[in-house]
Amino acid sequence: MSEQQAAQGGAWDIRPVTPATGAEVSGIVLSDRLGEEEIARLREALAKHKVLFFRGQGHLDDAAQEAFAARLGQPFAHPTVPSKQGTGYILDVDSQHGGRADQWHTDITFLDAYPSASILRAVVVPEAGGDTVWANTAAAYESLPQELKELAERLWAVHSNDFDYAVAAQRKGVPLEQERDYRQVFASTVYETEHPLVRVLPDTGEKALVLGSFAKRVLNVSASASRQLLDLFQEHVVRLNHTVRWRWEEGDVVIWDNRATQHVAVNDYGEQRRIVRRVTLAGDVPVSVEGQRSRTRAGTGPQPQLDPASA
Ligand SMILES: O=C(O)CCC(=O)C(=O)O
Ligand SMILES: [Fe+2]
Repeated sequence: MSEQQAAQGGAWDIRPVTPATGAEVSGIVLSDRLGEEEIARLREALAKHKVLFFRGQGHLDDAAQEAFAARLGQPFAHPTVPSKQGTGYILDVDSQHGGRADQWHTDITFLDAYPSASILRAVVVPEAGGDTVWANTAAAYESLPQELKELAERLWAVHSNDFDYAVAAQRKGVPLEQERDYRQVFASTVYETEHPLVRVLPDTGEKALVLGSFAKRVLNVSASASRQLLDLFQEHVVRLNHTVRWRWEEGDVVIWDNRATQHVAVNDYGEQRRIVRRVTLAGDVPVSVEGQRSRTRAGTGPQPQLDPASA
C-alpha cells in the first residue's frame, strides 16, 4: 500500500455500477478493525452512491457482521421481529421461513426515526435468481418535472406495518399458513407514522422521495386520489434509470443508504433456499422541505387479524 493510499484509508477501489446508483468496493476486508479513515471513506461513498457492493466477505459470521455494523453506526433491532437467536441485531431473512421481501420498500418506514442504513450479507444463494434491486429515491426526486416536485413537497403519507392480506395471497412460494404466522409477528404491534413525501437528507442536503410498500395513504385526499398519487410517485421511483440490480454470490455484503433508496428481492427462485442476514443502523427523524418532522402516532397492540381465506 502506498503512503498516499494509506492516507486515503486503504488500497481499495470504488467503481460505480451505474452512474447514479451503486458502486462496487474491492480490495477491502470488512471488519470491526477498519480504521477511522476507512470508516469515514465508506460513509462518504455510501452518501454518494447510495448502495455499496462487496464481494468475497465470507469471513464474516453473524458476530463479525454485527461488530462491523457497530463501527459504521448504531445497530438497531427490528421493533417487532425478534433477532436471530444468539445475536443482538441480526434479522434472518430465510426463504423457507417467509423471508421473501418481494415488494418495493424502504426498511421500517412505519417508525419515525427509521434506519439510516442496512447491511445485508448473503449466506445461501440460489443457483439462479433471487437478485435484489435498489432504486435511488434522491435521483427519482431529481428527475421529476418541476410541477410534480412541488406537488410531492406538499404531500404527507401514513406509513404502517399493518398487513394487507390481499397482497399475501398472491405471494409466490410462501404457504399461506407460514405467511400468516410471519405477518402476525411482523404486525404484533401496529405502528403508524406520518412522513412527508419528500425529505431533506441530513448529510448531503439532497431531497428524496419517501414511499414504498409501508406507505398506505396520502393525508387529506380521498382514498381514490391517495391510491393514484402513491402509484404515480412510486412508479416513478422504480423506473429502470433509478435502479441497480445485484446478482448475489455467497459471502457478498451490500450496504444501502436506507434514507435514499428502496429495494426489492426478486421472488423468481421457487423452492430454492435463499438466506440473507441484515443489520440495520439507527436513523434520524425525516425533515420535510418546510422543516417539519415526521410524527409517529404511538404503536398500538395487536390488531384483530382477518382470516386470510376470507380477506
Ligand atoms: O432479501 C433481500 O434481498 C432483501 C431483504 C430485505 O428487504 C432486507 O433485508 O431489508
Ligand atoms: Fe428490506
